[in-house]
Amino acid sequence: MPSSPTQPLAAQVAVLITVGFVVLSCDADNNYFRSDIQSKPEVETLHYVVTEHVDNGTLVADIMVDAGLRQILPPEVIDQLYFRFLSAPPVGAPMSIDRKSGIVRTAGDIDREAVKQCRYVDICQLPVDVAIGPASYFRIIRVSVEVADINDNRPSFPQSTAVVRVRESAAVGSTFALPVAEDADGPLYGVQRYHLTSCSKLALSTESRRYDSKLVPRLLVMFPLDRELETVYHLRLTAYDGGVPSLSATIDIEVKVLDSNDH
Ligand SMILES: [Ca+2]
Ligand SMILES: [Ca+2]
Ligand SMILES: [Ca+2]
Repeated sequence: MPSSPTQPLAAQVAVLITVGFVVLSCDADNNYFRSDIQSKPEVETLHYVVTEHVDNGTLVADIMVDAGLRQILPPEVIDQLYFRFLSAPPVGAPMSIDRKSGIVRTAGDIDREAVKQCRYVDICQLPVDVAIGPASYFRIIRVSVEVADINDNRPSFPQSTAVVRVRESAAVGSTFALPVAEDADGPLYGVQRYHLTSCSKLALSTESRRYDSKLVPRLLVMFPLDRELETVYHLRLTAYDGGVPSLSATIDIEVKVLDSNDH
């Protein structure tokens, strides 16, 4: 296990090994891995969690230890091993692996919002499989690194004011589009709710957008409008995200009541 209570950098990294069985056999040439690969190419998957924006160089994984290689291989074989990523970690999640020790560390700023694979998903798991050489001991260790979100982005509206036009003949129960706030964080720390200042005739209604499940606010007509009494309503819409405390953004909404005969 790479994390330890005595290592402050590792305190922000949790390690979860969910599948961890290794079946090895030794052939006449002492090729410990070959016979295993032939029968079980994916021996195990190591799972890790790293929180975005941890310090550069934070310990993520110790492949040598977590895969139990020292327990199953003699020292002279261990000395020959070297490690490399099968493919480069994705943009936004820079990591490096020490060729001899198999230790994986962050190699720059981990930014969940900059990782394409993290968009719109609750849990962002990145495959960073590791190949072990030389060829005579070749083996692939399946490695999955979850990038945990923090609430480092606040909601924002595309502008500070908006005008919504509603005909006075609008039926009770009809709804009208309101501006949608954006929040770059994942679903947990994205926009969770909206609030609209109270108004006798109009209220807030929210629905879930289909393709990304984001909340969409709409203006709901609660009672018949009468342009003779009120031609404009000044409201304020606030979007709150899921952080504790939550971050918010506001936009001023001007609702203009149009004459039903206007065209
Ligand atoms: Ca971020
Ligand atoms: Ca947020
Ligand atoms: Ca974030």
